[in-house]
Amino acid sequence: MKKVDLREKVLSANEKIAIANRERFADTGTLVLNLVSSPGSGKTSLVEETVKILKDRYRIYVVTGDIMTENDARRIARHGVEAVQISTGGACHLDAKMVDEKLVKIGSDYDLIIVENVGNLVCPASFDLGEDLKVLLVAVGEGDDKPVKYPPMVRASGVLVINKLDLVPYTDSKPEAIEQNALKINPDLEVFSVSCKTGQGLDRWIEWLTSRLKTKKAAHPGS
Ligand SMILES: Nc1nc2c(ncn2[C@@H]2O[C@H](COP(=O)(O)OP(=O)(O)O)[C@@H](O)[C@H]2O)c(=O)[nH]1
Ligand SMILES: [Mg+2]
Ligand SMILES: [Zn+2]
Repeated sequence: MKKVDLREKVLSANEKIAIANRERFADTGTLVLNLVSSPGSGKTSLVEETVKILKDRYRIYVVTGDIMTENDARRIARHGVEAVQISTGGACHLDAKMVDEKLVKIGSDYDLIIVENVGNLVCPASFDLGEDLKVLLVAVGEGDDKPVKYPPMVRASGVLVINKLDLVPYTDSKPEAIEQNALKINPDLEVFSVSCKTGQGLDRWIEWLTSRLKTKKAAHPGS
């Protein structure tokens, strides 16, 4: 009699690759973040500020996704961190296979892999890449109701970073409103308020990230 693997049947092709990616990252104790936001909220800026502070202490690899251009990878590589661009050629999200193809060449023996997704609050929510966490960025001034307009993304995320705090005096935007709107949908979110321009709030973000890096590594002492 032929055995039918039900689990096999219900998993999409993307989910299978995401699971394989996640297992590989677990083996190497690599923390993987998937950064998602609207275009222009500051994903590349947050990656730049983060790698500037952590690059001497951790092995970091950055994968950036965009429909066109290699600009973001270039911006990150100038800080002396390895960065590779995935130009999706039109696709509005990254999928697990695209990430896998980039990592096959380099292996995953890094402490931290940051994936900057394509700027889009819709479909990246439903494409697992094998990451530990989705980090959702919302910037001051892009509409405090952004989280309630895109609930699946808020639910799929583990962290909310409210960026561009320096713009508060010039807009009617209220970071507390962004936070409350997001927590209504996902009360488990870890929330950080920062300005990638002035550096405000980045210390708390870095402290949290460092602690996550330690926890992940501790769970995989072999690597
Ligand atoms: N005023 C201000 N501008 C920012 C901040 N973070 C990013 N930006 C600017 O916002 C624009 C988009 O940022 P970018 O990092 O490219 O966003 P991405 O499209 O999400 O990767 C750029 O002009 C950045 O310089 C911030 O904290 N404050
Ligand atoms: Mg970018
Ligand atoms: Zn898409």
